[in-house]
Amino acid sequence: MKLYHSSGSRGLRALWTIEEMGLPCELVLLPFPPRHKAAGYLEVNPLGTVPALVDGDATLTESAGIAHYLVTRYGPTPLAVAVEEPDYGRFVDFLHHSDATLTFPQTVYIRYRLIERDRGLGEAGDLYRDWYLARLAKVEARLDGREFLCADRFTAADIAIGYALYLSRRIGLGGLLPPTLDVYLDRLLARDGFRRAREREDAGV
Ligand SMILES: N[C@@H](CCC(=O)N[C@@H](CS)C(=O)NCC(=O)O)C(=O)O
Repeated sequence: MKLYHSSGSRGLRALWTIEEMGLPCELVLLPFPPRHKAAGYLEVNPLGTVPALVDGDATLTESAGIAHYLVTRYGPTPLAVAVEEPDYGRFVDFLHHSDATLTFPQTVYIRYRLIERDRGLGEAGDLYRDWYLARLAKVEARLDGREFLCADRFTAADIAIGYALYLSRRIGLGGLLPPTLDVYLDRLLARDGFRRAREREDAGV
């Protein structure tokens, strides 16, 4: 398996899952944004986005999808919630929620408030930041009185949602997270699997 990733990007969902499971995987760290700085990568992923996981004939370019793929393809593992378990639907829902609802609006904020400031669209970025913060309500409600999102254990749904919250801290929104989510995120980031993933990002191997 080969994982194409840029440090700090959504590829961390994949790398974290790989480390939690102890799967062998070659890490290819790309400069950001690879679309402009690693032209050859377009042959792997025509979008030029990270991550991309190449596993035999399969190429996946959706970070939460990669986490889902790994825990089901290379299980059995407690990181997956099985179809027969009562929380299966919730598991799939939170995996998708992590990127479609929680990461996407943060990227609009990053682009228009933090990076492309000259375009004068900072206000749009701020609106998407507020939109993001309001949509944390679902995860916050679910974690009321619980340590993890699904099946009373740490799963790939926590990895996927955890990355979205981790991103908030990286872009200076950590102070706006509700206390329940702050504590939850600390719990996730204290895991050995996360620490190993971050060490691999730093080492580049
Ligand atoms: N929905 C995709 C989004 C992938 C994506 O947009 N990744 C960002 C980094 S977090 C990227 O590569 N941006 C650079 C670009 O758009 O050229 C996923 O979850 O993996």
